[in-house]
Amino acid sequence: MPSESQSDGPKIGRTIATGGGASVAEAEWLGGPVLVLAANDARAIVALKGAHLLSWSLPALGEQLWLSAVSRLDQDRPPRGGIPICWPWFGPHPDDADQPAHGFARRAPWLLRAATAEAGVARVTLELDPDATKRAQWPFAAEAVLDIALDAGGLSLALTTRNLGTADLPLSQALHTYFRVADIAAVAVDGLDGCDYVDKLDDGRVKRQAGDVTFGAELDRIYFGATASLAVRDRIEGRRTDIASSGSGSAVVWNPWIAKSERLGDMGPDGYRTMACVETANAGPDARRIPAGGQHRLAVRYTVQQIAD
Ligand code: TA6
Repeated sequence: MPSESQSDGPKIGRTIATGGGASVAEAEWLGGPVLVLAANDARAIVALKGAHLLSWSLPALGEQLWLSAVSRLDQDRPPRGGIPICWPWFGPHPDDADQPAHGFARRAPWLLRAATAEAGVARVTLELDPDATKRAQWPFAAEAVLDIALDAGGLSLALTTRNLGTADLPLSQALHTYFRVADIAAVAVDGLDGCDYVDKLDDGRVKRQAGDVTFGAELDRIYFGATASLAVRDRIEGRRTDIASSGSGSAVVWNPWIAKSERLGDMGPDGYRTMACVETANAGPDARRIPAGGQHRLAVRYTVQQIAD
């Protein structure tokens, strides 16, 4: 259930691009600056802090992403929900426990580099503030650019990392998407049957998935191998969200369930019941090394179909 401030919606300001049934506008929401992308009757809201996509709604089908009722942009920790950007490492820092989980990019300012609206597509390009990598005392030089494109049929994101240094760049990352679902007990993730995964709740043991992924307790897995075409199937909503990725050989599936939700403290009451994370990633065995001067593009496109059960 969105909080009062969320149900107020963003306070729209200056339109910065418009045309062809699409637009991009500046706005304020949850205590910070955001951009509102519209394409026909689809809408997306992305915060400049963390390049954090907070909302994606479709006509008739409504809001597609889960965002906790306590999410704010004017507090230290990133909003719980939407699509946090985990970069330049996924999970805990490989060897420094003092570093923030999931990297520093989701806590840092991003700069708007371009905004276009034409032929039914609203598109923004955001760049991680170059000073952020220095402030993080990260011993590498890299550029991170996120492209977001919204059209009536779907939502696309592409995160491109360019190694500006002279040594190889170790990179693990994820588009950490929280999908809104009617009830986690009636949700399945299709496309992972036969796929190996790292079970983060069982000392990282590698196991093999049999059938669709369903949820009945805390689940935290890094699937690796054939993860380029997945789907979240919500039986109660009668909806299938297709997830088509590129530049990714791993997908993280997560639900904190009850005890972990209480430890996290910002899931809201029973929040775990109405969310499922399926994250397009380069994580676990799929972590990458980008050679000096090289680049890597992690991309995903979400489309939604109504389905009979
Ligand atoms: O992607 C799953 C995960 O790595 C879980 O282990 C849990 O930590 C989740 O991310 C959320 O992490 P956060 O740092 O946003 O609380």
